[in-house]
Amino acid sequence: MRILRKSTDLPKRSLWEKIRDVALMDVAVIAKGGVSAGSLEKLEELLLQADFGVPTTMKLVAEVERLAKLGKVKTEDEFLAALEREITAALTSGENDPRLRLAVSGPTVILVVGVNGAGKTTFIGKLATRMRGHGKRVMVAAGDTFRAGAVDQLRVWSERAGAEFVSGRAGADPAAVAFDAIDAAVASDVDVLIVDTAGRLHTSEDLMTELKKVARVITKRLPDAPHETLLVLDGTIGQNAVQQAKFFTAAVPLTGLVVSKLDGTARGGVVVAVHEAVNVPVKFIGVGEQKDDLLPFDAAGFARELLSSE
Ligand SMILES: Nc1nc2c(ncn2[C@@H]2O[C@H](COP(=O)(O)OP(=O)(O)OP(=O)(O)O)[C@@H](O)[C@H]2O)c(=O)[nH]1
Ligand SMILES: [Mg+2]
Repeated sequence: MRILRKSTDLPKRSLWEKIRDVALMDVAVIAKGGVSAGSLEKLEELLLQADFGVPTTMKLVAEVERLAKLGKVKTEDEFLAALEREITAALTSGENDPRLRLAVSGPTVILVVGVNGAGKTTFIGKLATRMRGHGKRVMVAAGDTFRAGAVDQLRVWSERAGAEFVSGRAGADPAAVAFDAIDAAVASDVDVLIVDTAGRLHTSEDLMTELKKVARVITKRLPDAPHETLLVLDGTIGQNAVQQAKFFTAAVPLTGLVVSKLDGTARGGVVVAVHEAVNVPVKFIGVGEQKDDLLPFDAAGFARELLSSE
């Protein structure tokens, strides 16, 4: 499966083709051990357009320049390989284990956070489907008691996935819902409990306070939990995703990132930018609205797809 599918049927050039066409291509200059300043500037421009963000772009460009000066990127193939390698290196630096941390005993509790519309509920539906497919018994809890319709949306997803479902009343305290959900998960002896949360509250301070409380109450009920706190980011919003990642890191300790909606964009560089900004592993990417449109994250494969995507 292509990670980043075509957003339209119009023929477009991949990121690598664009780089090759406009940035590289004083191969003669490179062969002499130099990259023209103009080429580096164009490479920088294209990486910024692909949402790598300023710090990551600067790092990649500097690395390409360094390798060129050492005579290690004399050909197009070497150039492509160097870029792919450097992107993979960025994604595998620091905290980078894409696997979910599971409870030693009792239910694994996964708390899912993110702003409204990021794709939290959809991700939970897909993750529940995936874990059911691995033979796990899964329960989902509707901790979003703020938005009308949120509970029903999660209920539909849980039915689709074959997961158990618990919810509180509209307007109930989400922390209480999470607390009760752990009781239910223990009583039903499920393997995994996934807790949905609201993305929008009156103010961002309200949101932060609520998330802190939910996380605190979960830990109180089950000392090791939450085993995972996953932040879902919309992959189409560019550098705002970096700001969101920083905001949520300040509210709750994140253990993983999920980047959704990467099916409709050629700007997957944001995945590298958010990882670099908060040093949290990317664990999954969302590539569509259906239950199977979730991919466990693979840094090298992603780097390759990113350069070949249109
Ligand atoms: N194309 C595409 N659409 C997605 C993906 N993930 C989610 N969506 C869509 O994005 C929209 C918002 O998704 P939700 O899962 O409801 O987002 P949420 O974070 O739960 O939003 P709130 O409950 O309002 O906080 C829905 O229309 C989803 O179908 C994805 O990977 N690809
Ligand atoms: Mg939701």
